[in-house]
Amino acid sequence: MVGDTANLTRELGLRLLRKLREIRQFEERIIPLYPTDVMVTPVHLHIGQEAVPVGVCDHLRPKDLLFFGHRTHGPALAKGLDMNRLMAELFGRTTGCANSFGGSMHLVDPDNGMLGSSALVGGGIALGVGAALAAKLEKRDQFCVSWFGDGAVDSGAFWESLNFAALKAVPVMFVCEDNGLSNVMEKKDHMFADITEVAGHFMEVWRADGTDVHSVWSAAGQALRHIRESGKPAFLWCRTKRWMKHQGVETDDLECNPVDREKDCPIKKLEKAMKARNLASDKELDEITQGIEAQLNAALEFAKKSPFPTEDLLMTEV
Ligand SMILES: Cc1ncc(C[n+]2csc(CCOP(=O)(O)OP(=O)(O)O)c2C)c(N)n1
Ligand SMILES: [Mg+2]
Repeated sequence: MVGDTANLTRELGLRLLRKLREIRQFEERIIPLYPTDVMVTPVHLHIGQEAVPVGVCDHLRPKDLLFFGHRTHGPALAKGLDMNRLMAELFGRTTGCANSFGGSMHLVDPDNGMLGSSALVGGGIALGVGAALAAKLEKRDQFCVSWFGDGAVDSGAFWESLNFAALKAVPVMFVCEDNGLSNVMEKKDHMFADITEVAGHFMEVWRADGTDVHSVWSAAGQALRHIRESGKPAFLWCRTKRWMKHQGVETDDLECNPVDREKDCPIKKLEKAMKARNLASDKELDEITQGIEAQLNAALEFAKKSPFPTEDLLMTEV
């Protein structure tokens, strides 16, 4: 497992913390709103798992492509989606990133390298491979990431994608965000093999603590360097913890998924590591939180004031 905060710098720590907090606070803000039906979409929350998108996406540039699934808010915000446009999309307004047609599971933001997310489990895996193959053939300087959960490794597309990427040396990064659950099913009940052992037959594998952003960041950096230097694919596995129910805004209560909100919290871990090294003061950390709260107030106002789609838009973008 990769992870050593000894070389954590102030600049990096603050940057990662800001993104972790953006995702956490965004989702905490929508929790009380969701039952009031102002949001016209189901949501799959990323709370507790923020270290994975933040640790990975910190290495990516807007032109790098990310293909992902139904648990979208974390990766989308980490990759650079504007909070206003995400909030508006959840509210079903035309100013949303998918013009109100997508909802939480179908975010799109081409300017930030997100050509679309898929509600089909495993639906984005092969797309990332295809994009990476195109980038290779056209000699484009561009990373392509196939992002999926442990449940998606059951899909045929997963195996085909690993095989093809290894066989043809496709420079794609597979990111498995393993929260040990596929909806309410434990991994041991749907997956026969060890994911990383299997992936290791096809390509180099990096293992990270998915509750620790610095661990994910270090592993992702190494995996991407490997891709750049070798031209081959890489597999990043991040074991993380789902705090919330699979879908909706309630806390998870599965016996097989015990969560310790102190020890399993990527934000608390990073803040502790930074304070222990005198990299940030309580005041600075509080300022980050307050700054994001102000951004969220603005995003909510933006969403509420934005128009709903009208009937004449029904047949556009189909
Ligand atoms: C092809 C397909 N099969 C089943 C579903 C229903 N489904 C939605 S999410 C989910 C669990 C996915 O688990 P995982 O990939 O581990 O992602 P997580 O929800 O844990 O982030 C399932 C089975 C679906 N959306 N698509
Ligand atoms: Mg899962």
